[in-house]
Amino acid sequence: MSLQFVSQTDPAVAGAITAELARQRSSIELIASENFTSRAVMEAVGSVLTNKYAEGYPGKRYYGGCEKVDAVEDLARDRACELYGSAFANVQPHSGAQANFGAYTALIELGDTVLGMSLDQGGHLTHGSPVNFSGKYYRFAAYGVDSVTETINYDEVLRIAKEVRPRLLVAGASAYPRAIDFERLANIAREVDASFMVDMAHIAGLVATGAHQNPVPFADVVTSTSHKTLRGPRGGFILANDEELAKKIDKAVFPGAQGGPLMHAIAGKAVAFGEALLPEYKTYISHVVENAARLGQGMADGGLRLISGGTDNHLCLVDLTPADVTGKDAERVLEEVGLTVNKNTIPNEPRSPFVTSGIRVGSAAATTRGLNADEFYQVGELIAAAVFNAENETVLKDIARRVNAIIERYPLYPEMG
Ligand code: DSN
Repeated sequence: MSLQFVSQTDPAVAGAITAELARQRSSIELIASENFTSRAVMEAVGSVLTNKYAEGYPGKRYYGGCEKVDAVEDLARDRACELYGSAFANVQPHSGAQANFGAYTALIELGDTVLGMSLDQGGHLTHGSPVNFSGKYYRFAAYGVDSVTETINYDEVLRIAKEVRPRLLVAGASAYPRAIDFERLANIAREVDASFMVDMAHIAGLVATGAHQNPVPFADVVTSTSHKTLRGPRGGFILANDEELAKKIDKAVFPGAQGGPLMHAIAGKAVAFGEALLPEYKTYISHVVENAARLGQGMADGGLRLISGGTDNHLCLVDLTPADVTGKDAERVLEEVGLTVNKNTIPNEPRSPFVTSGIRVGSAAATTRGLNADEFYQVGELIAAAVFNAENETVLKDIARRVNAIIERYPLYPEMG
């Protein structure tokens, strides 16, 4: 990788970056929240925009010299609105957690009751976990998945909502392989007189292309990250349709929670939104969805159990109980053979979140790399073979060789040298 300047001034950092590129190249990336951005996104993020302070919003900044970055932020906001059909966008949140912080601040008061999906059933840390600001600042109640279908039981969500009377209903998940019916959840929120927020971070790319129902027409506020299926730079953004609410969101993000926006990251978001508006991106997402299904089929045919029996989106949640191995051990064994996944709790998890009985696997990054549906099926079979043979070095070596044969067909960032 050509690190012309940092390799001379700071070999320690340059060495770590080069080693990370080698790591990304030498394994099949299956972490469901990761992806490989385009070089265009990287160029924008690595640009001179990192030098600029621009507290405020386009046309209303606290610093001079903001005309050029105003144009960048306007591009990002306009493209986000076009992509998702929303009236307003705030592209300044540094992350998905910051986006959720901004949304909660705009929608509710400290101490209000909120209903969200619990982390151990597929939700997210910022949807009420007691170790997160969300669980500390608000009174969160939780819904999960049905113990039989392992999918959201909307009647049960309504029952809990009637019982706890939340001011806000939160939808969205980090480890939920099925489509979410946002319209139905919006109706539940309306029935109990709650606001409705959707965190679409994982499925943002699917929503952008129509591969998943768009929450924007149904939710008061939609939050997201830009770096998962959407394939942009690391960061967050918030969408809304109501002008007064949009003003509150802007205030909640700056000056409410953040100082200077990361204009280089906002430029990267603008580039990524632009890419996602292209027909090629729609084709990419259709492959992501097809590949996740084939990956799941390969694992199921190899003897593993898919939570909820399959997937509608970019990820599978896998119950490792048939292989009698923990998520922690599976993550380590799979890394040894060149398959990067993360351990994950499964519904009604008997083990601690540091050990778990499951893994989460996604197709977004490896689809960007170029793997096709048949190769995803093979990867699924290899995952199953590895976890069923976690103690068998001979089998693991053979799996590593087969993983490597797939990797070699798809050089990652070949122009980086
Ligand atoms: N850490 C992200 C994920 O892996 O889903 C969520 O923030």
